[in-house]
Amino acid sequence: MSALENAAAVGAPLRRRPSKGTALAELVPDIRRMRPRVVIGVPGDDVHVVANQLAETLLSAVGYDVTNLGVLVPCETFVDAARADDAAAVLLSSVNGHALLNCGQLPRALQDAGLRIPVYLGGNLSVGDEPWEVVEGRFAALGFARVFSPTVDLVEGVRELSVALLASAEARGLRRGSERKERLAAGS
Ligand code: B12
Repeated sequence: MSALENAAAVGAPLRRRPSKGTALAELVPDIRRMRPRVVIGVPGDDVHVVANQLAETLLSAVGYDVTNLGVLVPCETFVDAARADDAAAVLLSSVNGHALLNCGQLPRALQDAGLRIPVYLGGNLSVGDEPWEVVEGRFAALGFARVFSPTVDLVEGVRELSVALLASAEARGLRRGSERKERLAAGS
């Protein structure tokens, strides 16, 4: 169980059930209480560090426990860190256009390592002017939980992934709670 699921399973219910449009500021109390661990970094041959540093600052400020692997990070390093941290999510910034080469295999690598950890990806994800739907479809097919177009900034991206993480943590916590009740009722 990840730290986020654990918090939802054993802690109080969320102060506010997140919905699609919930603002990041409204999510902050629950994020701070659960303190989910996230692994972030810039994969492969990419040296663009600015968005990565901003992401660390923002995620830490709203309450995440952040492991920042920096730039030029190989896929295996993300897998190792996600396992070591029992991470709730991996968040990638890919800016030089080589995302497919640099991290396209990461969701699969995590899965092969037995880790069910969502991977979120933003930045400039391709070169040339491919329609966004084509780029998005490519990464969705590779198992990314969500890819953000270059027009989506970090605040919006962190807001969206926070809504998803809090909602799934609560759903799993509630499900585990009802399964436990059923087991108790059945006397096992
Ligand atoms: C600074 C810079 C460099 C510096 C990087 C220094 C460093 N260590 O960071 C240097 C000179 C080294 C460099 C090199 C290259 N660069 Co450069 N670089 C830039 C530049 C001018 C600024 C990037 C930046 O820091 N922006 C500030 C940050 C805050 O913005 P951002 O990175 O765009 O991130 C925002 C969003 O993308 C988004 N975002 C980013 N990550 C994530 C993650 C998530 C989860 C979410 C939700 C959102 C998100 O939110 C951020 C804030 O709004 C841009 C052009 C530009 N004006 O944007 C080109 C640019 C990124 N570079 C580019 C290229 C092509 C290169 C090179 C390949 C050039 C070359 N031929 O050598 C090399 C690649 C080197 C490598 N191995 O990676 C292209 C990328 C093209 C593409 N993919 O569409 C750009 C866009 C320039 C261009 N117009 O062609 N670059």
